[in-house]
Amino acid sequence: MMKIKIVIFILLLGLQVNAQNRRSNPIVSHMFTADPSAHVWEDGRLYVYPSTDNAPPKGYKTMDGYHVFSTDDMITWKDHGEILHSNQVNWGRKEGGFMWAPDAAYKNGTYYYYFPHPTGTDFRKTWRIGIATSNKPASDFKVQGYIKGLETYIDPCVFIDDDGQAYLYIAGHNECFAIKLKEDMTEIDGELIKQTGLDGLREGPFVFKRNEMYYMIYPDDFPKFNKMRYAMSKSPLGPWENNEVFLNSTDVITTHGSVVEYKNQWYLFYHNGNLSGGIGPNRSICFDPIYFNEDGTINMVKQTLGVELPTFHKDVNFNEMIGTLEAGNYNHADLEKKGFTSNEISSIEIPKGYMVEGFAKDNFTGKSWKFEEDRIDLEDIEANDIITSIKISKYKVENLVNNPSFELATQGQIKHWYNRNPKPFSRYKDDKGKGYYALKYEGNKNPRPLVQKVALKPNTNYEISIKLKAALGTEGKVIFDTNGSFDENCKFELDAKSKPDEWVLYKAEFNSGNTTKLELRCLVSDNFKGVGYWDDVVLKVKS
Ligand code: FUB
Repeated sequence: MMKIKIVIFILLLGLQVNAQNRRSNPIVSHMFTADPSAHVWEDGRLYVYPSTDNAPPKGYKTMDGYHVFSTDDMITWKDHGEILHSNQVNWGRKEGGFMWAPDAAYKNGTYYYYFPHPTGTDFRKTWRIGIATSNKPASDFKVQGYIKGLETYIDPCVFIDDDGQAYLYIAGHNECFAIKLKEDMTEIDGELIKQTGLDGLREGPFVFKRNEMYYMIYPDDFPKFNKMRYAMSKSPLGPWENNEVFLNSTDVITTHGSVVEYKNQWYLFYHNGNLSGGIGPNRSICFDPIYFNEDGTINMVKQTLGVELPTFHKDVNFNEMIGTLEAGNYNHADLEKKGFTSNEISSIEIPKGYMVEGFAKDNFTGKSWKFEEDRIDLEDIEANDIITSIKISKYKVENLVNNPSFELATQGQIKHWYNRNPKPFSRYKDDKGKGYYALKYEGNKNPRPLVQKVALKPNTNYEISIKLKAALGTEGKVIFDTNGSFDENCKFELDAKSKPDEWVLYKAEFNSGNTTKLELRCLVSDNFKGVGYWDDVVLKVKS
């Protein structure tokens, strides 16, 4: 008897996913994704069905082409590719786009995919809830039409109760309705029932059940940035009680998510704007564990971001995590002991305060690359599957600027540096700069500046510096300033003719006074014609 108990205990341990030893947020970094709906299906994998955001951002109207992601360990994620596009929706608006927050359900061997999409140009008046089906969870979906009898609602959620009854939840105009679905999962059964007791509901309902209690989570309409609330009920149709915020605003306007239990741990999936630097329609999906109290209430979710230690992946898209390494020197044999097979590193995530040096040969010899805080796709710098020995050091963080050397790009954008049309700016490989990349602008007009917002402490002395360069033959000025006219000291202008093709370092000191938000801006003068570059932005408290 005793033996049986021990075996069961060990098996359970094996099934548990260690919430700490997991993929960092955001979980998808090769494209922008939002509105994640997570489900565990019969094959034992966890599948996430999000919507897709486009870069450069053109608002929510261009959202299109749903992907599916799955995992069996919360570390290694697989992108199953695009499963549906608006051009496959024969009843959809001719302009396409508007493929908003979806959900998926499984019944009797069929996977049902529910997606909001308008039939007409005037999307506000023509929303429908589309249905596609497949006998696989992540491919071969065929559009079957839309659910008749429901109009102008978005954000479907389908919840199947233990007795097999399916309920559809939809939202719109700050209201949420529920309705039973017939056995075929494609037709409604009865009348829409308004869901009550949902304080400040905006959209995005998601329903799940735990210990005989039903939970609805939903974004509230807190002005500016939405927060996620949950409510509880003894019935899947409400009334709902106990609304509480359990996820604070992320760094984008919307919030939207789902809750799922996987291998004995409950998780909230949601989105933030970390990958794009906070651009509203360029969101990225994340997850964090959630914890319930004895009375069933949910504790505030701790939003985690990035990694604590340098983290190495087999895949250029920051998937297939190999492991993390602390500060130290690791030759080939040391790496093998840590479970790193030879030459298999394809991407690295480095938290602030760490410096990673990778060498092409063993014992810290051969070609080498130095990286500071950020996510580095090694294919971009032709170092994929080459790194054989590694040195990692720790240093004190002082620079307040994110992506200060423009090393990282996401879908053609420079991470953490943005404007509504970032296209004229690009990342430029500059082996002479401190990093591998610099910011580049090529053109003959003054585009909107590329900016990063930084928080300042009031009445504090700061130092700021940047390197500017203008290509030979360029006319006009390459400029870096702060809030436009915050402090003339911090306005740096390189006259292109003065030092062609040379990096010029600019430095200044200033006192923040009452200013607590500083906008760092890269721009050029009105008469500009040619190529300008920016690199190594440093903003720190004056020592
Ligand atoms: O992603 C498009 C829309 O934004 C969703 O349908 C809403 O829930 C909000 O996240």
